Amino acid sequence: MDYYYNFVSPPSQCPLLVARKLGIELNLKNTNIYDPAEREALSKLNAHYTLPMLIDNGNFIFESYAIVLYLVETHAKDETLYPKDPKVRTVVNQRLFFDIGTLFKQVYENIHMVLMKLKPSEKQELKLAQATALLEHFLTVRPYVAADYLTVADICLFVSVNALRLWLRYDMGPYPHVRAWFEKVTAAIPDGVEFRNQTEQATMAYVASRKLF
Ligand SMILES: N[C@@H](CCC(=O)N[C@@H](CS)C(=O)NCC(=O)O)C(=O)O
Repeated sequence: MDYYYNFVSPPSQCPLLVARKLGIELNLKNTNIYDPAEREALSKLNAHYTLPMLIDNGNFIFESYAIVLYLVETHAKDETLYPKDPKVRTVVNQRLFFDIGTLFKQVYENIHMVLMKLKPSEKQELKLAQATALLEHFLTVRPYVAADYLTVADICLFVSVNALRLWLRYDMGPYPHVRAWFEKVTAAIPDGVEFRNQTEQATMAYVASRKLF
C-alpha cells in the first residue's frame, strides 16, 4: 500500500500509528505539499490535494480517519481497536467525529494562526479550552476515550493532544486525566516514546525554519 503523507502533519500521523499498531508495513511516500511539482503530482491522484492519502489495489482513500478505518477493517486480527458491538462502536465513532469536528478542528484553527504569525483570538482560545475540557470529561468516565481498552479513537485523539503540546505549547495542567491517558496511550503504541520524540524534532525543525516561535 502506498501512503502519501508528511510526518509534520497531524492528520498524516494517525494512520501511521494505526498501521504500526496493526503491524502493517506501508510504502511511505513522503510528500511536500508546498513543492509545486509534488503538489501537481498529488493533484492527479487526489482531487482534494490533501495529505494523507492511501492507495491500495486501485483504491484511492483520503481523509485520515477513513484511512484509519480502512486499515482496521482490512487488517485487524481482532475487533478491539474498532469494536463490532454497535453500542461500543457508536462511542468510538462519536469520539472520532468529536475529534475531527471539534477538538482537532480547534487545534488546527489555533495552529493556523501560529502559522500566520498571529495570536489566536479569545474566541478561538475559548473554543479550544472547551474542547479540551470535554476530552478531560470523557476520561473521567472511562480509562480510555471510548471503552475500557484502547481503540482507534484513542490513537487519533492522542495525535491531536500531541499537536496541542508541540504546536501550541499548550498548558495541560488543568487536564490531569488527559495527561495520565496521554502517557498510557504512549505506552500502548509500539515505539510511542520514539514517535513523540520524532514528532517533536520534526515540528520544532519546521517551526524554526519558518521562524514561528
Ligand atoms: N480532514 C483531512 C485534513 C487533511 C489536511 O488538511 N491535510 C493538510 C496537511 S495537515 C493538507 O494536505 N493541506 C494541503 C492543502 O489544503 O492544500 C484529513 O484528516 O485527512
